[in-house]
Amino acid sequence: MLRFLTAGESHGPSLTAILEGMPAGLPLTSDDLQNDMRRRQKGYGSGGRMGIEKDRVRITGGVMGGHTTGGPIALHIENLDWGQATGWRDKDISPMTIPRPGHADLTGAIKYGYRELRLGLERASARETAARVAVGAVCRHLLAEFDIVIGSYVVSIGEVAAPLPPLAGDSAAQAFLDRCEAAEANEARCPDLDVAELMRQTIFEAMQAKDTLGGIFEVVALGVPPGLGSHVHWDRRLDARLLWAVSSIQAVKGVEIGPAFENARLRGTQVHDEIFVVEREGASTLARYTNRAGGFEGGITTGQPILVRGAMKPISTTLNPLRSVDLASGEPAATRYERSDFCAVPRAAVVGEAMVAFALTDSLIEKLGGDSLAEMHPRFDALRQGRLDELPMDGTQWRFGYE
Ligand code: EPS
Repeated sequence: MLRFLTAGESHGPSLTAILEGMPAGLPLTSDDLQNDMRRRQKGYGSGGRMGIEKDRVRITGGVMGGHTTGGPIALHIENLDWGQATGWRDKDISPMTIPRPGHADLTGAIKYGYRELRLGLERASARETAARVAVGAVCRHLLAEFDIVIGSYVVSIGEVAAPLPPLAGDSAAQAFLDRCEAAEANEARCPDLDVAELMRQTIFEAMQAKDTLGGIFEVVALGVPPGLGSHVHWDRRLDARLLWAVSSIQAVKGVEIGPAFENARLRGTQVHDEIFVVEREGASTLARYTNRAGGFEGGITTGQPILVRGAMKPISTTLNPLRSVDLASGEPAATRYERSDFCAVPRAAVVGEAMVAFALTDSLIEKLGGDSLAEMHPRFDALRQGRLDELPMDGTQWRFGYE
């Protein structure tokens, strides 16, 4: 239903994104997008580039008079590095012929037959995530119309992990919001302030050692109604779509829904979220007191917080060289350093939010029909919430068969 494209090179004049399939009638101005753009630029472990860029989005299509029209939304972000005095505009380039292990340098050159590696790295660069965050910010704005909120925090950097106990039940949403708010206030984006300081130190030590670090971030979506996604076909499973969306972020190599890898070590009775009936607002309602499923059963949202974790490998550009081959001479050669980040996990968490926002918006539009916001609202209000009286279970005998 919803799709987006981005275009642009890391050191070219600008990035462009086109988001197609957003309903009409959503109030939107470019100011609404700047907060996420600013958040993506903040985080300890960045290289020099973030001191140059001041990402701002200009909307150049699909929004008129402060509201979406239903047409494709065009988003434009300048790369300030291009135009600055020492910038990239018409710069003479020494050819780059030694591929950095871990990057798209070698695979891109093999695939496209480049005569030098920069042609691949310019597009493979995570600079592109600025455009994704702009797209995600538009999606977040639509989700907010339905009180769906997305946040994130860093769970671990290298060997330093925050002890974050599982949250579930009625108080979980507020506790997640508190976590996200605490994370927002420090440069490691970790909700545990003592661990955040340790993360800062470990990033500093990696930088001193001319090395890089990866880590794990968690994205949380709150207020998502039950019933998004479907079990009926592989590509309609929303958990699978979220896994795809988050694993598409540069350097993210693993994604899990809830504590999936930990669950794999436990027994079934320890893992599954048991179901209870409680009286809520005068109605018998189904409730869970744990959320080890991370918000999904059978590819369908349960109505519990959605939890998606992304594991990011250490940045592949390291100040200490790695062994490689000079493709021009065929001789062994050490990699040469290109300005880069040392640890991008705090910033990747914000990109993770954007990808989750996109996948959830897509699914919400699919569920509600998406020509205009005015059409979506009453349909959203009519969604089943998991009350007993919404389920037509009459307990009558029937015969299994097709005729
Ligand atoms: C990146 C390398 C660095 C990062 C860049 C991603 O850029 P440069 O080579 O210009 O120093 O700063 O990320 C961004 C520019 C950004 O906006 O996040 C890479 O190789 O992926």
